[in-house]
Amino acid sequence: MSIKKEELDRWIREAQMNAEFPQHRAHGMYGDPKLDKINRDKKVMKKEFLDLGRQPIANKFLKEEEFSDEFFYDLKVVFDKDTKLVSLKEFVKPELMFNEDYVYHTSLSVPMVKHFKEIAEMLMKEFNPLTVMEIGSNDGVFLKNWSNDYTIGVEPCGNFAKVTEDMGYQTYSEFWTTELSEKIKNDGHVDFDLIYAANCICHIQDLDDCFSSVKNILSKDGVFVFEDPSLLRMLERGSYDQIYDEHAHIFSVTALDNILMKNGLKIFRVDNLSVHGGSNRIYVSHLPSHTFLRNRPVELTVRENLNKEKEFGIDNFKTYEIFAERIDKSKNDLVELLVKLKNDGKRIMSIGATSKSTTVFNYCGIGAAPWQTDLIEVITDTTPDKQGLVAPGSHIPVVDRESVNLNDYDYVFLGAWNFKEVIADKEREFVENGGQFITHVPEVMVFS
Ligand code: JHZ
Repeated sequence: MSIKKEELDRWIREAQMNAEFPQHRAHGMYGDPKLDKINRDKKVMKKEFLDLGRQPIANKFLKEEEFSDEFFYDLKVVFDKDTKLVSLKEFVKPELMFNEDYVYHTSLSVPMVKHFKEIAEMLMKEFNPLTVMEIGSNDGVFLKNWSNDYTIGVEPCGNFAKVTEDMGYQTYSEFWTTELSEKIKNDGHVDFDLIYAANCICHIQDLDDCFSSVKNILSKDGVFVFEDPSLLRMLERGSYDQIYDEHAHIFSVTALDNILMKNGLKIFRVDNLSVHGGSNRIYVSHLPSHTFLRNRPVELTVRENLNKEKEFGIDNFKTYEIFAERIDKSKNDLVELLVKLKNDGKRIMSIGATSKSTTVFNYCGIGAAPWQTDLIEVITDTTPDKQGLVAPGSHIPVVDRESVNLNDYDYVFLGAWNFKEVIADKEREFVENGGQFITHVPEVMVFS
């Protein structure tokens, strides 16, 4: 989807005005009546448990001349007592996050390329689909494992939709909605045997619309497979940085089971994955009914995951209050450690300009607070589109790894802690020369 610069600027202005002058919200929280309604409806059953402060768009890296227009919102998190879903209290207008300038290229992550090749091979072998659709196809890492004769993509970020179109895959550059599922049908596509989505469904704010539109276009025996960060793993590890604007929800199997069921779909398998700090892959089919007679047996993994979550207290608000206390401590510990090291004359940089580190740096005031501007001097990232810019909110410069001599630094903060082993392996020389890593997951610590 391509969005004109003037239109984006208008949304940012509207959103900023709405944030500053709540009395002007008559036209919707972010100038969008539909989104405003979703935000209003959500509040009925939802209870807030975490406030991660004023945050920018997590993946909007910027130039200095863009500072004055930078968009901020309040990142608060709520628990829905009814469905047990954990979501952001207020959603950010999707077009502010997912547009032509989106920088997260899945294909630049070598471990993820392998991950998507393996899952494509597994799905092909087990389900042998004749038609495939990916929602959130990014730059085609999953799509490229399938023939473009029978595979299509859906990708609202225009830059990536163009990449997969150029690879020969028809790509709808739009957000996934009921209207889009109707449009795809009207264009003559038959229902899909496999609908796949990775790190995308948790970005979709209106889940009822998302799942009912999947149901609308899933073939009778079709499977819908999606993977997203796991709420249980986040709670266990204290990895609060999974929470940022794009992650409208952090999914438990429990909440998904409730919401999918409401929309005529059922979970028949769950895989626990180590990627992205702990994710779940959810396998879904139609609920058996007159139209959809085939009943895929529900496998043991579903019950096991539901039990594990219940034991942890995922359906209990108290669990979230305890988590919030732990996060407050994590913030204090990290700031205390960095300030102490700095006062001792140590130099600290960071590897991985991640969405996650946007949450950490802004929540902890690193970079942004006047007395914390040089705690972390620089971030290196392998993504060319992030290099030469500064990180959202914190305004820490992002540069190519090759332009930094790690031996000039004493400590490396792991912005991409989910790739801890890969980074530690690449940076063996830094450790051999006495360098140390800092992470905040599962708690603030220094290691080498
Ligand atoms: P990584 C993104 O989150 C955004 P992020 C998105 N919303 C989502 O849901 C998740 O992914 C899944 C760099 N790097 O994967 C590359 C190095 O510089 O943790 C990446 O920019 N050196 C879609 O941004 C970043 O770190 C390295 O050696 O939190 C990793 O980003 C390695 C291994 C990575 O996702």
